[in-house]
Amino acid sequence: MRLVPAPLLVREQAGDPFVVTARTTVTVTADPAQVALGVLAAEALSRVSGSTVEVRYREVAEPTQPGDVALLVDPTLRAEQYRLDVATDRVEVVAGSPEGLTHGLATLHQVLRPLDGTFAAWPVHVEDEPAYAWRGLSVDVARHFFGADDLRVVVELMAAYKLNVLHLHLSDDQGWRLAIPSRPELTARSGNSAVDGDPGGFFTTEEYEALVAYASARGVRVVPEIDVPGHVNAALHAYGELTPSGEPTDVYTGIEVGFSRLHADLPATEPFLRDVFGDVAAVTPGDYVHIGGDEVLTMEREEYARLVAMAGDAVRAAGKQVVGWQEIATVPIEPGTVVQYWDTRMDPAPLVAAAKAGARLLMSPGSKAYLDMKYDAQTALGLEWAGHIELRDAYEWEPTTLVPGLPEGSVIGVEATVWTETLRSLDDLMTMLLPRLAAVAEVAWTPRERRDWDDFATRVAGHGPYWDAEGLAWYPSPQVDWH
Ligand code: TNX
Repeated sequence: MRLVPAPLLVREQAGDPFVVTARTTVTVTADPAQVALGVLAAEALSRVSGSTVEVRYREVAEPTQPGDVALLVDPTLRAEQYRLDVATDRVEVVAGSPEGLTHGLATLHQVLRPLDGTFAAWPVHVEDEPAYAWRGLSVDVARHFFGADDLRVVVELMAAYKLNVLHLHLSDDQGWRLAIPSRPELTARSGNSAVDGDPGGFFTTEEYEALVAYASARGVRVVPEIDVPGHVNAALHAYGELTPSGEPTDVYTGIEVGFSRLHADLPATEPFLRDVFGDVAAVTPGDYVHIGGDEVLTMEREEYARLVAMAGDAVRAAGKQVVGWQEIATVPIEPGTVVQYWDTRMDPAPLVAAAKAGARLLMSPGSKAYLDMKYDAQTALGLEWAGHIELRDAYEWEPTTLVPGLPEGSVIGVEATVWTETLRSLDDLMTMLLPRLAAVAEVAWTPRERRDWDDFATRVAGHGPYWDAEGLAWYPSPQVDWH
């Protein structure tokens, strides 16, 4: 059985396979989250098997029956903990919450295979739970725009590998990608530009909320990022009041970083931050909003500190918790702030100090988890500043010891990123994500003791046909025998 990420415990059982037929029924209790999941599960089973699988309501105390794919919530389990039991006559997925059920269903999906014109799963008992609560993928929709159709494909892929946070980089020098009702010029003037003069685009409030709901139904939370105080040319192009001259800047379609900035002393700056983060928080059901904070190369530390504090205050005033890139650890931040490690070239001392002072760390090391890096010198797409990242590089690293001296328990998660300076289409994006996203997902889910490269390489080899069946582009890494 080729499960990725590797579960904590897998016990194969004797017996004939469970076969999906027109009599297979997904059963759920009346909890709306379970009903929604039941419908998705039935749709997925119908799609793979060609039989119409229906959903049936089941009393909480009612025993499961032959033919059932039963979804059960057991409050004695932790939220993301799940159990999957495939027997010859029924399937039971038990979890601590609907989120946990999405993981059990993802595992069920991986154990199903084609059999005699339908789909079947061999009897198995799985017990499982993630190592980290935050298992993310950050997608840069600012350099090139990826719309809701593309991101729904990304969400499906994330859910298949039990990733639960979609971090969207919604603004940068080249474009602004989310409508902000209090600041309409952001998308009106900066929504349609992109790198190289390629077509841009942006999310209306309604499109964005629909995407957030789509992700949520699949166990994926969206964390929006508005990058300040650098990476702001799109904002300066839309609102001249944010520049010292009062004049809007020109559109920027190159791929340099570090040149644009907000100004702490301009009277328009703080109201801008309040309005933008307030409106972003209003379309964010989750707890977190990302303020960026990276690569501000033209500012003294003191002004940078003031702007990071202003952005953080705006996020907290809107009722959300703050996430920022590694650089924010060089200035005072509130305890509990989530700091995202990325630049393996930078002195890690401020990060370690911030963690000791109560910051929570999200690990996105450029040399391992930056999936916009080329696989090797021959890769047509991607960048190389953090080196080449072959599949094995993306797999073989340990989040807690990568940076020496981190206090126990300070790492809350792992996040892959994909920046899109060179990526224009969903195929481009997928070619960089697959197979490496599966590797980072296993680093995020499976504890170190159970991770093994050779074993992973054997398991992931079974996923190529699944990606092909889904029509996803992928890179056939020579490190795996894809047969
Ligand atoms: C660094 S990662 C950046 C991005 C680039 C990326 C390209 C980070 C916080 N900043 O602006 O797109 O490298 O790999």
